Amino acid sequence: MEQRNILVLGAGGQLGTELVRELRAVHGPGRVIASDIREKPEMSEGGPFEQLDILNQKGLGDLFNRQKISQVYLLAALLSASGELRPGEAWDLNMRGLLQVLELARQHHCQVFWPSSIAVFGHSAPRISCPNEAVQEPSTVYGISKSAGELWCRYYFERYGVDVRSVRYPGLISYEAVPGGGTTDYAVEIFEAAVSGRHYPCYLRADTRLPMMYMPDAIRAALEIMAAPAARLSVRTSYNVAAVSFTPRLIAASIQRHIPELSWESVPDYRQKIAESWPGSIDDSLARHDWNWKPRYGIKEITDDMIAHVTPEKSQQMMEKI
Ligand code: AKB
Repeated sequence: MEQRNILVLGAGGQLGTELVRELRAVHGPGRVIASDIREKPEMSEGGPFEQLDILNQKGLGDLFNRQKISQVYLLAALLSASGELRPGEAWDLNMRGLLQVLELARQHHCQVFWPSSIAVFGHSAPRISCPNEAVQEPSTVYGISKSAGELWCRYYFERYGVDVRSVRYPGLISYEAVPGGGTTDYAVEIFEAAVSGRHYPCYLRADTRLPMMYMPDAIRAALEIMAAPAARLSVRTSYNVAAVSFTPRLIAASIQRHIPELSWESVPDYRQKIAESWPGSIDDSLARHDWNWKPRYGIKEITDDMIAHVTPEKSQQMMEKI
């Protein structure tokens, strides 16, 4: 039987970098095509790489025609903080990118993974243990695009049978690639500052609680929902997935168990308002019930692993990319 390939769009970002590595380890390097708007030499060394802007409709169509694709992971997006600085661009990339991929997935019979976010929720949703079906009144362009995107995913599933699967990620913490343009990025930056001995001015208030997740859990969530039997999935918009929930004060204290000299202060900026519009914790019981989702990393495990991997050199390289 002919082997079909897996395509990761937006592969050079925080999630894509590690997802591509994992997919290549599971399926073999030749079967996983990484694609990003920027050239990524480290990715082309490990397997096929295509430099492509997903808004280039013809280029994207040609890629689907050239490669036999069975699964697409669409990760290219502008996140919440950058989206507020460039609203038109965020809407265009996040929505037009998704619609183009859904349409190609329909034509080529591909399964799709598309990440949504806790940003779909706004002030009217419960702040604690926000349920899967809570009212969505997002206050950011990013949140609006994710909320509308969830409905488009369900529409393509119900109308055309496209097998689209989605989870609502909280803030993602990792050391391989820097997050870019999110409101939750402080939770990575504070580790880099701690390890390199720099003072960290945190742009959120010390008591701002947000849901967070460590990258290995985030990768596993994507792979597990994609592998789940279709009949088990009762949600075709997106599933809440939770792991931990903490404030800047709590993560700083956790880091200070390893690096007591960490010096930081709270200097809130426009991102404070975004964070305050999101739930502080989410209820993921539907994901647990439907496809056995269970996180493995708590705040202690995240801190221990980040401290073991973020070196001053790595931190410097990452800061230069920000
Ligand atoms: C962001 O902060 O924009 C993202 C997210 C929560 O989706 N990390």
